[in-house]
Amino acid sequence: MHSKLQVLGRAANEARGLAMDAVHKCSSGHLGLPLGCAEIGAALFGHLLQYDPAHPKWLNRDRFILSAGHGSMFIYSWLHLAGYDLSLEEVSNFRVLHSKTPGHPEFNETPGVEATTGPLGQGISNAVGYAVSAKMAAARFNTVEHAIFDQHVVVLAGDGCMQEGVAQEAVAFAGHARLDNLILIYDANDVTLDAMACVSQNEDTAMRFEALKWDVQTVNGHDLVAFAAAFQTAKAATGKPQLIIARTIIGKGIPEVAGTAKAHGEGGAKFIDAARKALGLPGEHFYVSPDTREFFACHKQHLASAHQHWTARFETWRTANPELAALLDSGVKNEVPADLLANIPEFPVDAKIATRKAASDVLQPLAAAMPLLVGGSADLYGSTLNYIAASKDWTPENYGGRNIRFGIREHAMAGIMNGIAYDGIFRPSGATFLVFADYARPSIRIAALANLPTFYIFTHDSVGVGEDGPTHQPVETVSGLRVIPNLDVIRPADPEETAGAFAAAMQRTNGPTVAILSRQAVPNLTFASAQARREGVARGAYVLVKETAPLETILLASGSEVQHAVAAAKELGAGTRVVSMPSMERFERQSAEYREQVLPGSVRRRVAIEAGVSDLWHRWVGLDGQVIGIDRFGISAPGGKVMELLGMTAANVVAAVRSLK
Ligand SMILES: Cc1ncc(C[n+]2csc(CCOP(=O)(O)OP(=O)(O)O)c2C)c(N)n1
Repeated sequence: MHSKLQVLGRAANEARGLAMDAVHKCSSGHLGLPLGCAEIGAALFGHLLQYDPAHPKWLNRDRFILSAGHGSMFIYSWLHLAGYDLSLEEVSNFRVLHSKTPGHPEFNETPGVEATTGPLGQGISNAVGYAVSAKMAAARFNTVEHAIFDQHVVVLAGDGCMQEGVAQEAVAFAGHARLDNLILIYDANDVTLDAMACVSQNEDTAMRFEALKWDVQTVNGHDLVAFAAAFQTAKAATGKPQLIIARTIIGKGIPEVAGTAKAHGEGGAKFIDAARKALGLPGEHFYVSPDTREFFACHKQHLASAHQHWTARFETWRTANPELAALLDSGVKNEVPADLLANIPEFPVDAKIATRKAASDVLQPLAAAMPLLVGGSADLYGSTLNYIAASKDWTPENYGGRNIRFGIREHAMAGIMNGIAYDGIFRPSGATFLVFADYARPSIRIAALANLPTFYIFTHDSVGVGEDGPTHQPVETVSGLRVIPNLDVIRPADPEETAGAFAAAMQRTNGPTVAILSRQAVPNLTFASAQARREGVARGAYVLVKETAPLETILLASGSEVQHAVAAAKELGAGTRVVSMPSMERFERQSAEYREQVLPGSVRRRVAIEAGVSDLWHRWVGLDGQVIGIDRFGISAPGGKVMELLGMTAANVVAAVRSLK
């Protein structure tokens, strides 16, 4: 143990050296955390974590998430030293174009990086999601004979993450859910970016977490032995999530700035020559000693044999449980049944129901066809109607349940969904009122950035909400979501389009989808076959009502306003076409030929109607067209009345068309 301690201490200083050299070379980045947490890194990657650098996706690995993503050189150094496929050259190309070492950690860019982090607090919620996924996986796949899942989720976070609201929501959820497979290491260094942390916080973190039903330990984060002991205690504990408050000195190793806010960023870089010398590092930059190399090569072998041991257990489990194994494989490969729509019965032609209700009906056969689809609601199941009826609540007594009660924690819900999606076994969905999507937006943005197949079910989609008034009536929210790159927003018009929307969302595995659903009933739009409407949604827009004379006018609409476009078309005459456009993003991905077929460029008499801000629709109606939207906040009154008052009528569509040249 003595020599191991010495080697790890030395590796910690060499990791400090790598961070100094990388930050110095690119003249940007954050030195404080990699230096302050160097011993923690050595203990984790050299002794405590269960992982296999040769197989970064090993199913039973401990997941490590660097929530304090600004300290990215911490994870790059340790992944490199541990023997992941991350060369010294990549480390030295920190923040350089096309390197595997981007400014902040990005999922899919670097082997061993489990989450895209940088926006503080997100990583904590992702770790909670990973822990949820691990509990679910254990409940659904472990058998009495074989525990194939028993991994831990470890997250490193600083004051910034701990101050963020999303983290508070997530840790409260974790305490309530008794996620004892979760270890949060708090890099307590008393410093944030601008100043000493005491200028913006004076809470007692230990008491806060104890109140949230966590176990708490406090250790010196530079004491390898003490830290390792605390970590082992945390790993062995049951019943509660585990917080280790690791007291550290930010920027340790550069005395000119250590312990101060100047150490947080690259401020210490100008002192690195003396600092490297004092740490016993040679003149050669990006230096790793033969001893450290040898230690980690040996450790890698040791980890590989633990992995092999597990693989033997896993293979026995596979043989004994072929159906479970096939299900797990399908999850890991993110497979989706090709004929999903065939599972969803058509709605009666005279159905007149809210799309949230249609969605509830659609969800049940989908959930049957996709056993790894799980869902949740932010305390609004009674309204969002997305409860998977064939299952029960996900609780500590039933971690196999498929319905997660997130509580009134929209932001953490979305962050936890990301964690589940990163883990890659289950397909997470989550619901709330559309108007509260903004509470979840930072995590939705990261889902889009990280190509996660998360699915958001947002109901009560317009001023049609009615009596709850303008606070609850979204007007800008749908368009606000549409401008997030790589996010599909689908606002179906009727029950069949809702079926199409859900199937399309499930079939999309390289990015997130939002379904935008109405509170109020809408008619079944039988002007096109159920199949045409379902498939039309997948293409983003389609001709719902075809003109019966030479085409003169195109009406575009989405969701509950499509009915008004249809009614207006009847009045306007045979040369009018109605295009239902539930998803602008999906339509944009169609071939130019298909787009021209639906919206011929030569037809410029166009009017669009949607109960929301008008801006984005101008793109589709062009300079000669008109948009009937709602460019103001709503009104407290019955929904039908508000819709009418704010112009959402067929008569307005007719008038707009007649006003065109
Ligand atoms: C949501 C969010 N707000 C602000 C920032 C900018 N920022 C990056 S690090 C930081 C301070 C973090 O302090 P701490 O976690 O204590 O990190 P340390 O100084 O210990 O490295 C801030 C404000 C951010 N990355 N994310």
